[in-house]
This record gives sequence, structure tokens and C-alpha cells, in this order.
Amino acid sequence: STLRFVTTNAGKVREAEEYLAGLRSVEQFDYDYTEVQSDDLATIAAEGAAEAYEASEGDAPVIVDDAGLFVRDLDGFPGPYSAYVEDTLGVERVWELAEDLDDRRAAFRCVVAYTDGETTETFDGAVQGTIVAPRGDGGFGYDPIFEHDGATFAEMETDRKNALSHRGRALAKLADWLADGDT
Ligand code: ITT
Ligand code: NA
Repeated sequence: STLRFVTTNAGKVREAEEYLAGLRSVEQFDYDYTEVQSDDLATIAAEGAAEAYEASEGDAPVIVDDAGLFVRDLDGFPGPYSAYVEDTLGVERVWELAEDLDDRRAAFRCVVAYTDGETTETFDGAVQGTIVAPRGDGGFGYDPIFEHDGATFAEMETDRKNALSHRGRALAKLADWLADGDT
């Protein structure tokens, strides 16, 4: 069966397709849901999923993924504003802001919300890393400035990023939950 991934971001869809291969087929539903004002990714994702399910044909479950990059010594900036900051300042400028910090530790966080119109569930994931000067041309978004275990996410193949990443961890929980429901 099919899951509709509600997102404007094709990079997220590629990762979910690889992760859920064999369990569900994933198709992109390119719909820009309302991001409610909240600093809680789970609230944003769950409300987005409910709205998108209503806007969809309603014949397949939907998932929404809300993610962000949280730099510790910038008080969690850009956090829930990560998409806006990528579009306005850009990734290079976020690196320049972090460059002057003594401690450049950061985390990616992600919440995947699932709804089939009756049941709604959220699954979260996080990964710790360090902000570095941009390297690599894979991935998307902030991947070139996020280093984990000596490589940036933009230097990794999708399956390696998926095995470590915030999204991979959230998708693993979703996959377990879907597999339980199938048995
Ligand atoms: P949708 O809301 O349509 O899904 P988006 O790209 O706006 O697409 P988010 O609001 O979840 O998605 O993304 C917040 C920001 O974080 C955005 O700038 C993304 O590029 C970035 N981001 C999310 N996941 C990422 C990842 O795995 N690697 C690098 N950057 C990521
Ligand atoms: Na978004």
C-alpha cells in the first residue's frame, strides 16, 4: 500500500522511499500545509498531517515531517525557523554565525506525523553533530554544514545518512509501528 508524504521537499521523499522500501511505497503530495506557530515540532507535524489528509483524496494515509537544526550555543537557533532561515540568510551564513562559537555542537531533530483519518501517531528522532564549514554535495538543506563522525551529511550516501539521521530514526519508529499493525 501507499503512503503520501506531504512535503515540498523532494529530498525528504527520497530518504523515506529508501527507508520504507518493501514495507510501503511512498509518493510525494506536494502540498504546503499551514505551519502553526509553535516551537513544538510534534504539534506542527500532527496539525499539518490532519490538514493535508483533509485536502487529499482521503484514500491513503499521509505523513508529514517537521524538522530543524538546533545550534546549542545559539539558543537552539534556527530550530523551528530552519526553513525560513535557509530561504533568507542561507546555509553559508548560518555557518558564519556558528564559526565564532567556541562550542559548535548542534542537533537535527525531526518529528514524523502519520494519520489515516482515524489514527494519528507521531514519531521523533534526533542526531548530534557539529557545525562545520560547508563540505559535500549530497543531501539537502543544512547537510553540508552538519558533521557527524568525521563526515558531513552531504558527504554521505543516502543509506548511510538514513542509518544515523534524525529522519532515519523517526522513520525506523514509524516502520516498526506499521509492521506491527500489519501482523
Ligand atoms: P516541507 O515543510 O514542505 O516538508 P521544508 O524543507 O520546509 O519542507 P521543514 O520545515 O521540516 O521542511 O524543514 C526545515 C528546514 O530544515 C529546511 O530548511 C530543510 O532544508 C532543513 N532540513 C530538514 N531536514 C534536513 C536534513 O535531513 N538535512 C538538512 N537539512 C534539513
Ligand atoms: Na516547511
